[in-house]
Amino acid sequence: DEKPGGNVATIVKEKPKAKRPSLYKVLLLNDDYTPQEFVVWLLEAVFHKGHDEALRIMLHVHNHGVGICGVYTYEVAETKVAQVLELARRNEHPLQCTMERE
Ligand code: TYC
Repeated sequence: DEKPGGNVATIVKEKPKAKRPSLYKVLLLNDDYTPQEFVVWLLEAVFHKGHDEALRIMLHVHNHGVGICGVYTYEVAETKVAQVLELARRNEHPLQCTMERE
């Protein structure tokens, strides 16, 4: 007497789970006051971008309002955001930075 959902053997998955960590985009926001050269320097210093790539990202943010600096695991992304905000604060720039799950 097999009714739906009854007496059906469960296949046990024995493969150990190796869950991939969620990834987070670190986003830079445009503003009217932070100098372009400071943003380029910060992209080189915090995100290890080469000068041309740093310039490209800065101009993208400047022209579109927001841009991706990199994609990282949660704790790395959190640390990058904190470093950006601290550098901006210390240099008295209003630069904003946030993270968003991919
Ligand atoms: N818009 C700024 C300016 O013209 C430059 C800038 C670029 C600021 C990117 C912030 O995330 C930013 N001085």
